[in-house]
Amino acid sequence: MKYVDTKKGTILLMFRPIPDFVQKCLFVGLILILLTPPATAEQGVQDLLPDSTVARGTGLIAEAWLGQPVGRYGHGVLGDRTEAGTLYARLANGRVVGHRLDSRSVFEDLTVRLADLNGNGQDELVVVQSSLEQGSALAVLGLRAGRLQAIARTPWIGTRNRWLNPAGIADYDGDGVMEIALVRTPHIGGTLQFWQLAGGELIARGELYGFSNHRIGSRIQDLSATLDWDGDGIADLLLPEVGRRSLAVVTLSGGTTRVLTTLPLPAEVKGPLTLNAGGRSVRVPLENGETVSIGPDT
Ligand SMILES: [Ca+2]
Ligand SMILES: [Ca+2]
Ligand SMILES: [Ca+2]
Repeated sequence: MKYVDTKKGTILLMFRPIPDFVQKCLFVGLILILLTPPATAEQGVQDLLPDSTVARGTGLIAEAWLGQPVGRYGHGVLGDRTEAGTLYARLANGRVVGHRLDSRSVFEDLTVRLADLNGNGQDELVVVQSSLEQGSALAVLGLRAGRLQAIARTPWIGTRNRWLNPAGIADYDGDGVMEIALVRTPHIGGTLQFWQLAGGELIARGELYGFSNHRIGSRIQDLSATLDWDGDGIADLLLPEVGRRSLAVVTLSGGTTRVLTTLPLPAEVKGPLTLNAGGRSVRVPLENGETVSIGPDT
């Protein structure tokens, strides 16, 4: 048996009966452990879904993101067939919490949206959840007793591989409570819907057919913008009509969904749409490489 001459001999001598190769592996492993910095209370973004975006908040939830990439759905409308199995949030105190789905659904989305939907001063988390059998729904999660919990969900669309894309979150009818706007099935003739969180449920507030805020296969989901187009003090929604060769301005003011105006475009909307400084106009990148600026005063 070989004698190991080392100043760390107390460790290696413990393994003298073990073959040389295993000894070396254990020694390298020990060095790696010693070189690894200790875990800190402040954890960063971990396990991020490829090509997804981290949302940032200013309340108890500092950051939120989608993670745990999974291949169990295979729909692929967001550019690949990898979706998220877990939603994570990093709290203001640095602690990371997660909400993991079971094998029957995925988060089919590229970002989490943070907004205070019930007016309690803390953000809820809004995300697209898709059932492997029944297609998508809009899900709202919240921080309850220090844990991320599912609060409410719209009904599933009802058919596998049918998706929806959120379009905006604002008080679109002027009642003082936020609504979530989304387009149901934006690839096959989409319906704009407004949903409000009330009494722990998502309640439908209005809908209108004829919109498309996503091109199948694209990673760009922001094909809409929220601004007060008609200056009545209530937020309006600008989004593409079916075919994405025109934009419509939609209002829910007074509780009735209606189109204020439509605007033809020289090419298909590519996105992402962004508000210009001052919030009175919107930058609209088009598929032909042009970018147009659109607003009530332009
Ligand atoms: Ca809230
Ligand atoms: Ca409202
Ligand atoms: Ca308005």
